[in-house]
Amino acid sequence: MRQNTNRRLKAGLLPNGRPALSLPTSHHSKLTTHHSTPSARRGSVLVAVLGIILLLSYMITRFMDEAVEDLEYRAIFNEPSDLRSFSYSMLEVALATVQEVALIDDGKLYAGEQGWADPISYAGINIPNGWEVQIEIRDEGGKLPLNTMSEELLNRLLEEELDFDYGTARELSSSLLDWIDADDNRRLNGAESDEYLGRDPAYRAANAPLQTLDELRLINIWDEEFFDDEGNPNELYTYLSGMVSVINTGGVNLNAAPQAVLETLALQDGFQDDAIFDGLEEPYLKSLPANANTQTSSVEIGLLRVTIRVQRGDVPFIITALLEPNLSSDNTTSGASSSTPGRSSKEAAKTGSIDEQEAINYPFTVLQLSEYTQGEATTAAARYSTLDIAKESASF
Ligand SMILES: [Ca+2]
Repeated sequence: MRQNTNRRLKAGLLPNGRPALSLPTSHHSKLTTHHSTPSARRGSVLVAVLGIILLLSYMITRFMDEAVEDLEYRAIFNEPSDLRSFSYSMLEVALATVQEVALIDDGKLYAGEQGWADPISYAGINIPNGWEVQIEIRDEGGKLPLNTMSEELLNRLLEEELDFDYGTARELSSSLLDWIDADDNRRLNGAESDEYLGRDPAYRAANAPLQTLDELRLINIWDEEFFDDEGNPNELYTYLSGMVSVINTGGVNLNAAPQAVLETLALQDGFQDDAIFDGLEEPYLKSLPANANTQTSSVEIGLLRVTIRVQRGDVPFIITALLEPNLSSDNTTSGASSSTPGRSSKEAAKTGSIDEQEAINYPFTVLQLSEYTQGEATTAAARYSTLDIAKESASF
């Protein structure tokens, strides 16, 4: 077939049998034929070249995109150790700043306005050229402790802030408390393993504190109220996550509490949540409002989350640490000599044993430490809005 076509072309015929070039029938048409053919060819060559250029540039762009992605991916694993050690140095700088500033206030930590919120400026750290360093120190104690709060306070939160009716609020609180408590005795409106073993797939109640807030999706009634049909968190869950924490187990620092948390506590204790930040010497509380319950409320930081983000080029290196400050002046005076750098009593190399760690008398207990992850989203403390309103009204 191909040979046949070739032969026909040689003979000046197209495969369909027509002549490849129409024979000139007049002088006029001869001229037209001679002029149009080379320019049409040049045009089609140009289009072809442009097409090739377009194709090449597309391929090069794709190749570069893939190469960059590949490099970024490799960079995560081949991160130079200096970036990592620099990040940990920055964590030390942040903690040293917090401790030094807090010691001015007798080791008490209230809020960032004490002067420790910006450790890089405070410590005068020189950032290497082309590097970007961010340090965020956040109070994790501003939310209600979901694992340890009283049933009464939980019901109040569910009814007053989340608008559940009396019955649903009790079902929710009983189911959660059954999930957390160690026994398998079902409360009146609760649920224990016998309920969950009947599900597909079957599972048992944790009978232990929640590890993450996400665990609520496994609990009776919570799975319906805070998650959609596909098990994804709904808007109410987002609202709840701004008010409760599974990490905090102590009192709520009123200085970091969002409005809804402040309202719930104020309702419980009978103090005026909208007036507690009025007329203060500093923009934060140093003592509790008169009626506030000392078990559920506090004005000091019990949990700190420090996030260090060091970036060189496109790839960031992130470490985040959850810490419990132990800055009380007793601690620091008794351990002053051993905690001062460079004044070790023994010259022997340290191996990091428990005894040696305790001897350092580190002013923070590290509860969690991870690389590449950040904490959950934060909710703005209520006092900021109060302060903004105060500022605005003062300017009028
Ligand atoms: Ca239980």
